[in-house]
Amino acid sequence: MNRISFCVSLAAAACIAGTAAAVTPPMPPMTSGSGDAGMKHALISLTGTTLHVHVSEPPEGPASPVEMMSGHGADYEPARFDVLEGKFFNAQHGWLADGFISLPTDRAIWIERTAATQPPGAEFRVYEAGSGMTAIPGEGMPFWTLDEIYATDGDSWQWDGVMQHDYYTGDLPGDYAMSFRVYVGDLSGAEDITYTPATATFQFHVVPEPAAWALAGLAAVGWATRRWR
Ligand SMILES: [Cu+2]
Repeated sequence: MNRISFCVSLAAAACIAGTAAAVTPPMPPMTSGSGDAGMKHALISLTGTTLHVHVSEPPEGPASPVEMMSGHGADYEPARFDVLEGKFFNAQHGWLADGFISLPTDRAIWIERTAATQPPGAEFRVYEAGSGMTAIPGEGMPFWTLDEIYATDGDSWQWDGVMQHDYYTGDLPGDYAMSFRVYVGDLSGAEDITYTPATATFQFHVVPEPAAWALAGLAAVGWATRRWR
């Protein structure tokens, strides 16, 4: 998506600041807004019939909360990555098997959103991605759907056991968190209560972009002044 319509309503300086050539979206480890790069894994293991999830912290991975990077002024290709443009986003969190997990063929691990918090008025969304392990058939950025998942509490997603990083997006500065229940179910998602589920919470933070926002604000004031005089 380009930004022509946005630029028309702003002064030239802001337009130049907001224009960018189309680029490939950053891979999940490189989506830190603070520079604290790397993958932050939620390690899933099964002991007997009990699931465990361990969200890695330093030195295993970046500290919580992770900082969302800015997609403002970005032009990402392929086009399905447009959902990141003009938003803040982060994909450092990833679901990863901690050791070998063995389940009957009619059982699967499901991840269900149980709660989410975000700044007042903000939109907090998740888009399905995957892993960068192109040596595995069906893995790698070309296969990431960017479909919205975990849209509301109770929405669940079937995990295939391969490392899974998704893009979490926000649109306002502040704190974001999403909580999940990881459970064993049948292939339609109905829970098998002979297994004990586990929980995990992913935390994010967004800081505004002072320079860019100030520039856009000044340009908008100038435009409004000219129009209404
Ligand atoms: Cu990973």
